[in-house]
Amino acid sequence: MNTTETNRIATPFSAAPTVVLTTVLSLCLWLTPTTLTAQANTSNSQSPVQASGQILQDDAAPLERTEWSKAQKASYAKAVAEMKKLDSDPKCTKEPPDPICHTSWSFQNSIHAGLCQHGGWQFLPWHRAYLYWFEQIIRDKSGDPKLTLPYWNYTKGGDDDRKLPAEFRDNKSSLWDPARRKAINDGDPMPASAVKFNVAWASKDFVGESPDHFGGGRIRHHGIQGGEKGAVEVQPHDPVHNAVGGDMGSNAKAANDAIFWLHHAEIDRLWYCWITVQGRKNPPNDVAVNQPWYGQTYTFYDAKGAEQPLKGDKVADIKNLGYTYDNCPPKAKLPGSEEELVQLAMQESGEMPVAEESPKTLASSKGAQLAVEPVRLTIDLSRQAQDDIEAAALARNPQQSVVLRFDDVVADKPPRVYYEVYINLPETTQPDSNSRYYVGNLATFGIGEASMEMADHTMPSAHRLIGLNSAVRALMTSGEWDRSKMSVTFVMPLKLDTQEAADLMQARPRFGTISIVLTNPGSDK
Ligand SMILES: [Cu+2]
Repeated sequence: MNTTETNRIATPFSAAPTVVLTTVLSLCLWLTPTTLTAQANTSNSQSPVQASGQILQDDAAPLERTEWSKAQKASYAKAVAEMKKLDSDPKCTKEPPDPICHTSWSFQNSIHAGLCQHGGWQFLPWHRAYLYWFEQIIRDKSGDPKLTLPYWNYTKGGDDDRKLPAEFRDNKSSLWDPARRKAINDGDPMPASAVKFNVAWASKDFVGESPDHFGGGRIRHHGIQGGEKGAVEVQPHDPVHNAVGGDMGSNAKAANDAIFWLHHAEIDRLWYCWITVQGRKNPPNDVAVNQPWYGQTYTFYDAKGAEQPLKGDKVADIKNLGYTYDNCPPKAKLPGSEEELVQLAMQESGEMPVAEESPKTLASSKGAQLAVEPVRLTIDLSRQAQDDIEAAALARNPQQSVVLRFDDVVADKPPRVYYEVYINLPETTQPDSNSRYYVGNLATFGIGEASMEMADHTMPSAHRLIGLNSAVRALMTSGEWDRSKMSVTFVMPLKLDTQEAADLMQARPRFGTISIVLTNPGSDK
């Protein structure tokens, strides 16, 4: 095994050398419901991917992933039932378990629980590779050679599109999960704010942090909570996890819910569509700069339970993986929007600049604890801060953003909710995520879980960013921009039952500092 190319973090319980396996286990085992003794078998694979990660099926027409309503529903439900059966199969309860147990429901979940590829540019490629092998497994288990992984098309726009599909709410189905938020299992739609993806859709390039970047920052360290989340991870990924709640509300259990896989297919589709419809680009395949992604090997298990490597540079384009999507959201075209300005700047410069500077803090205030009821706090603005915010918002410099930054975001356990964030919301006005006061969400997915980079499994704090440019402009236009202070209101939009509300109070989500920050402060020079 080529140890220089393989990222060990992507190999949970492989036939890796003992020393490596020990390292991974020490980081992840505490989260993991199932542990398989290493029994990888790479010799009898039926997979289209060779051990080198080369894809073989270049002539075959790609298989199309469709939204759930058009999906092979019975085949998916059958595959999930078969995977769940394996959990209690003697093959998998004996010691050591059979390699086929790598395809069991709980083992597939344990991969997600242990590997924690969130908060950085590995988020999208890692999950794409994870889904790719899961799709091979469900195709095999269903006995349906045409089965593809469906996506949950919650970004389509209607209230019904945000309801958990009926088959997942049927308590006799293999797709049922009793742990979900009751309102979701009762058929309530997720709030509209949970699925807003306009910020991600308009983001300019891949590598870097939300709101301006789609995919996430280069990984310096990663963990469940830390790192620089890209715009699509911030929204809709995290709030949808929080809105469904239950297993989906924590990294450790998310993949236990059969809707997890359809949720991530939707995120994967948005990535594909951001490139094909919005005309954006993945990072250049420059090994020197992008080695941590393209040069890395993601290792999962095929339909036989055999370990399979997949190279990052293959994962970047779904053509290499033999599937496609039947549909994409329409291209964003809003006159005078950030989107248009970005296009303009890209045309003028030929390409977006990559160099980024440290952000400049314009104003800040002590944080707050969030709860079930709305919480409001106020940030005082100095004269300098007022000038900087207004200049940046009005300058419409596409390389610069005024953002709200939350630092030391923590909780005592996963809060399983998200908050809508409003600025200068009048006290008598009902919060509405379609209003000009709404700026984005503060999701808690991953918060309150110990992070794998901390050897002692303590819970490091996280930071989160929300872009303010267009909201500040809109408030200046409507005459509601207050030069001396900015109020920030947090509204929890989910319907909680008594137990869920009590759990949230116990989780005590909170942040230490809130600031208004200017990204790329020197780029107007
Ligand atoms: Cu996820």
